[in-house]
Amino acid sequence: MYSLMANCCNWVKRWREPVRKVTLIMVGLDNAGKTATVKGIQGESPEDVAPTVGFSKIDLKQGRFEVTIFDLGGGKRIRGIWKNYYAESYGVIFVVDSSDLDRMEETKETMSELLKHPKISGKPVLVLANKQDKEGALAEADVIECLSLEKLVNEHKCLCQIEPCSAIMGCGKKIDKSIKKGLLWLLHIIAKDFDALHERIQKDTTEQKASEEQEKQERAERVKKIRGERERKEREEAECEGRMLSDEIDSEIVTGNPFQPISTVIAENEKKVEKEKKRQREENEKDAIALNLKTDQEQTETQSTISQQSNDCRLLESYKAALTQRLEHEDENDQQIFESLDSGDNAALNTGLENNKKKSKKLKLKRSHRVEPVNTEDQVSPNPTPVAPLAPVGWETPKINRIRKLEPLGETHRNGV
Ligand code: G3D
Ligand code: MG
Repeated sequence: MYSLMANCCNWVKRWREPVRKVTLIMVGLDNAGKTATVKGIQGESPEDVAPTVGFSKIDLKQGRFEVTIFDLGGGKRIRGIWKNYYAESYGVIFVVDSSDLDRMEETKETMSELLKHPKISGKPVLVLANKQDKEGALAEADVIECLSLEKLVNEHKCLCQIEPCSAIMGCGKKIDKSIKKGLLWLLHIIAKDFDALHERIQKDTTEQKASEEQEKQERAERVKKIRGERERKEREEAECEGRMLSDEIDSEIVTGNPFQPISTVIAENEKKVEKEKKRQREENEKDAIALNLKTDQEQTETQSTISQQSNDCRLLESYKAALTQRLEHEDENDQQIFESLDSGDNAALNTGLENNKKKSKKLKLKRSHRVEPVNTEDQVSPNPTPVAPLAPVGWETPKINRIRKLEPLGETHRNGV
């Protein structure tokens, strides 16, 4: 009856307790298993974890506690950010990879650095000796020894509990019981001394906020100073460019007065346009002259060709006339020969034939006289080439005619013989 009443009193007491917000930090070397542990507590599979960049945060409710856990990255270069979370932290969860003997010394140094920090010293620390499932993992006692844990926690007056565990064994309700036990222990210690802790945390966070604010102001001052310096330099550069522009304007003033009436400016512009037009006209005229000269030359060439053609025509005409005359004489002579043949007068026949020969010689001379002037003209002609082929043609052609004409006569003569 007495114990029943005591339980009822405890229940009423807990029911009347306010909800406590507690912040924890989860630290340790990289690859120790921090994220896997956090995921397991949260109820997510701890196996598929990626390396933490910066930090991740989880919120969970445990009894009358609203717990926020900051899973901080454990890489050497990122460990510097840990101190930003020390002030608001009620307790620490330090995860150790029990199977990684090579990094035990580094782990020890990191833990020492952590515990001696003024904003951590005196706060409860839960050490999770993780990866116990792995072959060769150090047992609880070995980890305590390797890290000189007893010495460290005594030095920095930190209440400490160590739990050998395996973060990948389960999650949520099936999470490794050691992890659950360790977390409950931590919360219990915090709850036991909550007020004192809370007061300290309030004070530390206020200080930290003030220092952060001061740092922020200093940074803003530095930025302002840098910006002012940059703007001053830009202004100076702009002024330099401005001076160059004013120089250009000065040179403009030397060549022309900018304060002229608009009518003068228009008149000057018109003059410029006229000048340009004149220049273009002159250029066009020059082109036209060059074109005319070319046309004249072409015409001269055409005329010379025409005169050459007319010379050729004249030569042909004279040659025709000479040929006709000669044929007429030959006809007369032939007539004489026919007549003498008919009459049987051989003497007359011989005379006729001789006459024919003599006349042919005379005609040749005469023809050469008549042709010569034409040839002289051809020599004067600038292009004598077309005349040259006419001479052989002119002399060859009568021979052909003559043979034609004489052959029937020979045949007739032979027939007669
Ligand atoms: P960290 O957050 O401390 O850097 P992680 O470490 O949680 O990212 O885990 C690092 C690796 O250790 C992960 O493997 C993870 O699965 C593994 N690990 C975490 N806890 C345990 C454990 O208890 N036992 C075993 N065997 N492995 C564990 P990967 O291969 O993903 O790098
Ligand atoms: Mg991680």
